[in-house]
Amino acid sequence: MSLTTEHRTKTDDDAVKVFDAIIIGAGFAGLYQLQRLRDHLGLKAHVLELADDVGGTWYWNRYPGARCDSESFYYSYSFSKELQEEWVWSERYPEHSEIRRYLSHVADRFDLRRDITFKTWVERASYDDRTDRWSIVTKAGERFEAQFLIMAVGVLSAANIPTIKGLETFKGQWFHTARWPHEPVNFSGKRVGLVGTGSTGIQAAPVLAEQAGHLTVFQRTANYSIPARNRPLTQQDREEIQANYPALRDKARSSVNGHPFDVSADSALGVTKEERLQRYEKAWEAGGLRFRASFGDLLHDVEANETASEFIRDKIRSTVKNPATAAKLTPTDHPFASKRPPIDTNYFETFNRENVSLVDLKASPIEEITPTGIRTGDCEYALDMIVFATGFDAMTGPLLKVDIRGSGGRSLRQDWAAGPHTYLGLQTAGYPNLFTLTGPGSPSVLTNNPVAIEQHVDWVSDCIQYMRAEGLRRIEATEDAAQDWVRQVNEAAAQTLLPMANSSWYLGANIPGKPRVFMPYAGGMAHYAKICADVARDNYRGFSMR
Ligand code: N01
Repeated sequence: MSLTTEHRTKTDDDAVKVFDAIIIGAGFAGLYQLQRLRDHLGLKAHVLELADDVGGTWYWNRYPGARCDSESFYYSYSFSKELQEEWVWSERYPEHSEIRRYLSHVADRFDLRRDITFKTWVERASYDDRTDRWSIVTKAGERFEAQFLIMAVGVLSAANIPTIKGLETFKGQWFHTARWPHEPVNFSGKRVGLVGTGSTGIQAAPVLAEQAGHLTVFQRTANYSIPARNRPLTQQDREEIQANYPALRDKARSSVNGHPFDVSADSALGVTKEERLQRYEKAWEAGGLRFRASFGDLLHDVEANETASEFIRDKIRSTVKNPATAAKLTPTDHPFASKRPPIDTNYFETFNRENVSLVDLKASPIEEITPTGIRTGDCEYALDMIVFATGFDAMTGPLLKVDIRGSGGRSLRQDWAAGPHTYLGLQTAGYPNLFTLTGPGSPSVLTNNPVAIEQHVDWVSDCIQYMRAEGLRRIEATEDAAQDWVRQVNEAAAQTLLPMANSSWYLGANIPGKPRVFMPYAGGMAHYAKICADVARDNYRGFSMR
């Protein structure tokens, strides 16, 4: 595996660099946070970023087929009308490179790069109770100090590279999709193994199949997937989007998932079978995540969900020509959308190609990687290249990569050993002046992320502005408020089918040894934003400030 970005290894300057706020991460969240604090509040704010450019998760995820599965015109910032008007999206779902161009444009347009230090890996951050300030130390030994530390490290940014016996002996090339090289990778004529069939593997498989000599897909859990129906945006689309932008943005903000479309209020069981099928068919043809919105109870009622799950299973069986392959590809062990649903372009069709085969790891797990391929319980598959689309140590992973020490030297790694517990996903008791953007306990990954990001950045910025106006130095979530919030997060999840997927990364179940805790807040984006606004209006109820 090759990494394009090496972090700096030499100390450039031994002096402590002092700021009002340090932000870690230069993706969607970090860039907007910098713009708000610097340009609106006049703070001395600075971003530290591992990569050598902006982009966050989109800097790293350059694998074949990588594109967003929210639609471009609303997977974008809403904070600047001018930015919204000038940027022209080319496709319904933007490719990774287009999102990077967009974020690069944002960085230039708002002159953000001058306050970002790239190629910098933050190793440790510790809070000093005497000064009410954070000390931050990088791998290169650079030292920073700030009153506020804002973690904009992303939720799906810590790559899960599985520890499989023998990987180091493999003589071919191997890659993880979330650490993709910047140089083109040539798959032509090669025997390629793809491990993982989540959103990433499902996007990558059809593109790899077109290039590879032979593609072997190693599947552990069969997945539901909806056609994306990607297409170029026309001039007419763009004019309609621009004319409707204010309403679109309002709708996204007042929705359950941050998407600008309605979730039907109807029950899937309250209509005739014919009407139900017609609706699913229409949503299938339209493509994308709004299939999930066909009925209001798909995520709440097992029987209602089963109608959607069975509709998709029928689609798989009618698409995949080989019945044995179709059976392996048909998910039966979890309800549709209890894991994050992928959307695809010709995923199931790919298994009709002569040069593609499927290996069912449930029937015969991977035993080891050999110098020449992957060996499962029943056979060895000869491979020239392996692509791991094995996902992420989601939500907590990126936060805990930094050794964070709070009040009295307490360790976040230890405090979260049994799972994260935050107040509103924004703060953790014992860690004053530390904010986690889209952190565990917030709607975050259950939403169209830019909506969740803007809500968090605005809330944090308003909070800091309030503290400055009131002459306050320290804000900390109380233990009681955090405990009560964890209870609410669990209750919200229990009202859905989301905890039913055994291998879901929402639960941390994809990472061996990770505590099994449902991490995001499933009570809905709009409801959550209202709670946050009420907390602020109520003099920051649940936080102690001084
Ligand atoms: O990761 P995943 P992902 N041996 O965890 C398998 C977002 N995203 O990168 O299900 C063998 O979903 C694992 O099997 P199982 C989106 O939110 C967004 O695909 O654990 N297999 C699974 O099949 C998404 O949900 C876009 O049994 C192993 C796969 O690897 C999230 O990122 C695009 C294994 C991992 O699936 C994560 O998606 C792509 C092992 N040791 C992703 N370990 C957008 O367009 C894991 N697996 C915005």
